[in-house]
Amino acid sequence: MLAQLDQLYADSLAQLNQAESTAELETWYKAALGRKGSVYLMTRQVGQLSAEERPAFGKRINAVKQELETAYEQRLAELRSAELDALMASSAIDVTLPGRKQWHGRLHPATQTLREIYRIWGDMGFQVYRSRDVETDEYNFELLNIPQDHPARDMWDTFHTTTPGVILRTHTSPGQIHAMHEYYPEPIRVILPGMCYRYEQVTARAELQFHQVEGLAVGKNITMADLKGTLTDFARRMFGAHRQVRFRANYFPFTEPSAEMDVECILCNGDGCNVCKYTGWVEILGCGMVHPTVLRNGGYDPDVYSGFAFGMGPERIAMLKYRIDDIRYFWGNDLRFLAQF
Ligand code: FA5
Repeated sequence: MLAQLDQLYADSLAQLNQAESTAELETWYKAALGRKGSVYLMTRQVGQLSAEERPAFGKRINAVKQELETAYEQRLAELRSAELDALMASSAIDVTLPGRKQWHGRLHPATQTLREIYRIWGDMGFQVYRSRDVETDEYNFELLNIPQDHPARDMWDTFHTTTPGVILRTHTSPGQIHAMHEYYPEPIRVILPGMCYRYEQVTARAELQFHQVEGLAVGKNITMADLKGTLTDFARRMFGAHRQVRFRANYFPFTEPSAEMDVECILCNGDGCNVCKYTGWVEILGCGMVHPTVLRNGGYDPDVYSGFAFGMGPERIAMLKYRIDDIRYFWGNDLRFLAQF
């Protein structure tokens, strides 16, 4: 039996060396070392041996298995390398050619600015609260103290849908009411980012669709001083620690008193240029103390609670930061513009 085993080993080794490809080698492996291969079948014959012969046979067959496995691994490595060489020679790969340029995607400048705004407000304890782009007239206007036929509606030229009373939001302010309904009676510190839509003349400074970031703080004893301090801090974190700001009285139906905040023009440092229309100041947001009617519509008692709100335009902020002179670049999908950010 040991002689038979030696013969099997010699034959298997000879066949292994005749394999000319990895496919032939796999066939050999199955036939010799596979689950029903010749070595396995030989192992089963151990039962025919006497108890004295078995240890020597067992030892030898294990050695045969081991040696054939090693020979197989060696031959496999040789054949693989030969096949790879043949493939390289047959396919015309010119390894000296320069590689293909990898194109990297990047964030849109509006997204970059939004993320910067979220970060700053996040550091000041404000959470992001999202609300819908398609709104009702009730939330976009009426609950914000702008009833039907109120002359202030002219400030927001509206896109109407075919469903009466359903419109595209003209500003992010309706989110104030949604947030108040959800948070009542807890204090609120949120920013409400989102796309707004206005049916207005497109110019270098005004688009049909643009982002706004609304802010809302509601609680007890919130004053105009909190509004001014918080917004001044935001402007300095956004535009630089020494940047001057100023507040001008203004009118919004949903805040009282209302104001607009200007930042010292960062292009001319306040000296006057065409971007700031030679005033030295650029308006970046509208703001005010939440009107008692709006607080009440949100469920908060204006005798107990007060709050401030603001709404800013990230594209206008990006224009100022990156010296972009026309808002139409933002949604023009011109890669020459987008690739600069
Ligand atoms: C508003 O929309 C008020 N809802 C803001 C507000 C919120 C005031 C809370 C008080 C309290 P206004 O129409 O001024 O206000 O728009 C606010 C900002 O949105 C502007 O300062 C500007 O940055 C941006 N914006 C307005 N219209 C356009 C437009 N057509 N294209 C690009 N940005 C615009």
